[in-house]
Amino acid sequence: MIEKYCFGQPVWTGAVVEDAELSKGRFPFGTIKSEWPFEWNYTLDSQDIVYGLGESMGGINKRGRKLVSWCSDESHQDETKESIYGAHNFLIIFGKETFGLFFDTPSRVEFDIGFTLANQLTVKTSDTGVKLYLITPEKNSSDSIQVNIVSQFRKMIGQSYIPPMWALGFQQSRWGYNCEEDIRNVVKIYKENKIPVSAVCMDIDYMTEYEDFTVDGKKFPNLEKLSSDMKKEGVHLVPIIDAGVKVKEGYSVYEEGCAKDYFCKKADGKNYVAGVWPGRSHFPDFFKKEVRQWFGQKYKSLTDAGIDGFWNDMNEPAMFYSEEGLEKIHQQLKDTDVSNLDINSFFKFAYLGPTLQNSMEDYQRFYNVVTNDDGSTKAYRHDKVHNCYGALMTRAAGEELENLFPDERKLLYSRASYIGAHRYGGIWTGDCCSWWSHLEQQIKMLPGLNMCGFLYSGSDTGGFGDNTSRELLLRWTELSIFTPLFRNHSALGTREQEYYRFENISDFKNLLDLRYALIPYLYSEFVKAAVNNKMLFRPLSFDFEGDRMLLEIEDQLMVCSDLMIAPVYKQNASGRYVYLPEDMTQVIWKNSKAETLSMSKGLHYIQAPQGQVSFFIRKNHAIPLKTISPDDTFSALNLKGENLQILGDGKCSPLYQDDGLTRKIICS
Ligand code: MIG
Repeated sequence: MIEKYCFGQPVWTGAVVEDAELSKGRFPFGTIKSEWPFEWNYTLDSQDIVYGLGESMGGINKRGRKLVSWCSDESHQDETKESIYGAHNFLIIFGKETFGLFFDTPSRVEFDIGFTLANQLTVKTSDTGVKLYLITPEKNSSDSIQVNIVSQFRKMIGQSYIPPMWALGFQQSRWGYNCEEDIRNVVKIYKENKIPVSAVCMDIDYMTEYEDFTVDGKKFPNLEKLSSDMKKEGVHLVPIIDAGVKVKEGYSVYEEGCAKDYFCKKADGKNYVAGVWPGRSHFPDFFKKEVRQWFGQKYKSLTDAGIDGFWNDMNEPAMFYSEEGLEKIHQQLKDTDVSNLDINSFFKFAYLGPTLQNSMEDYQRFYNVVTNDDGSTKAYRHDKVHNCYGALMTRAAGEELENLFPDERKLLYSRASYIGAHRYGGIWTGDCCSWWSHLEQQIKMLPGLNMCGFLYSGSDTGGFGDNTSRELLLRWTELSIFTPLFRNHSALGTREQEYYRFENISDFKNLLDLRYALIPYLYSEFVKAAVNNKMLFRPLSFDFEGDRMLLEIEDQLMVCSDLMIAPVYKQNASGRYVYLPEDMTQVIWKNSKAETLSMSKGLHYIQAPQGQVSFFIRKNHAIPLKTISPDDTFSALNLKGENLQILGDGKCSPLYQDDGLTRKIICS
């Protein structure tokens, strides 16, 4: 059952599609310390587990942390970070009392989950109102309590985005593919190595001076031809779109946006200016419906050239500096007496530069115009509604791509997000680094993302920042072959990490072959999970009741309806401990073929040399694998399920199949 409680004057977010009844009673759990600004306290039992919060740092159990929902351009995702790109205010308290909570507000929310005091959970929002949804488990559900709470929540926030089937193929990306030749080369070398690839992403380098919806004709003289040549190879091009619009006379997006008053404004009525990639930029006010329509229609300039996938970036929105901020720092620099800097004055001076980026002062300099549920329109200072900005950019693109192509799904994923955006696109988890700890972090983030509806998600395989190693890339790929969004992406200036840059490429081919063999199954499972509000990635405790040990396993996941994975995330490991919650079939995949082994419930040490990967099939379950001929080049591979090999000791559930593009889904 879901009940709604309102505190203060809530602001529209667009998260909920099937609203719940407003409860007349008092909120039954914990203490509402203050209604406005909102603060709620709850005393945790010593054994309680706190799940959720979507894209956020930390373990699957969020207890012991302070996390803050504040969409942040955070390229240093170290353990101490409280905020990254998403704001996903949904959590489940599981234990003595079990219930789910969704704090629906576009402003900053602080979750102190036993950080300040070990048994105190405190949730504070800033001074906008909040709608608080309480989700209690339904009786008679055949699912576990946790799965039941998630399904009720997901039904309320609406069906998750379903990408075209090709988007389950492998995507190669790098910030720095600078011209048409670079892209053709990537595809050519993959093909020579018989490694399948379904998409190549185009980062900011393809645009003219980083202007959205332009293509630099010197580097990409004929995008239409390039895109159609690539499609013949089975490869889709996926260009990036940034949130900021360059201020430049003669640039049509800028001129139209100014003429129609579509950009965010300051209190004095002037368009707000901040520096991003293109230099001085304006920011479309995506809170306005007409702005979403306008910006979303702009994607047509690229779909006209045969493009059918996009990624939206910098939409927290990220800002390098504002003019006011620059001015202030100039003054501070001038005012600093540098003749004898001591400990205090030196550090103040040295850190002046970094304070320019993504600063709270800047987020307080401009306004967004929001139409609330009662139809009234009001300008809110941006920091009060910050967390929905990126989500509404995704919505703009998602809605208009649907208007432009009512019969055909397009690929779309975004960096910043709020719950609600999961209906329009997927997300990638942003600028992680080529660190082993970040591989581990990605495993732990997946269930939270799925709880909040983001089924089409995944990480920059191999790590985005810093230099990857062959071993890290290989282990990361062993995880990513199970995530719907599977993309190898890296930052400008780091070690190149296309698979063919490394020795023993056959180890990578082995994994890619498994991914393509799994696609008919993954696609079917994806569609069913979206339609039925289920998760693709679950902690073991969502499927199995058990003792404390089972509840504490955070480095194994249940995947789809039939599988369990236990990724290797430690350097120099040749195996790892795996706990089987029931008898299972171990699948050992090597030389692009499957071997199976019956395993009994309990703890096992599993061999995991580089060059083979294991996963597990539940007792009395089975999955279909498409038979892969290792000589198939990717252009010959089709993603549909023919020549299926059945693995496992049960019966496969029927595969959902369609043309992989139609928007009409007929699936139960
Ligand atoms: O300030 O477009 O997260 O994937 O390669 C960096 C360049 C901007 C951040 C994205 C990353 C992308 C990069 N972008």
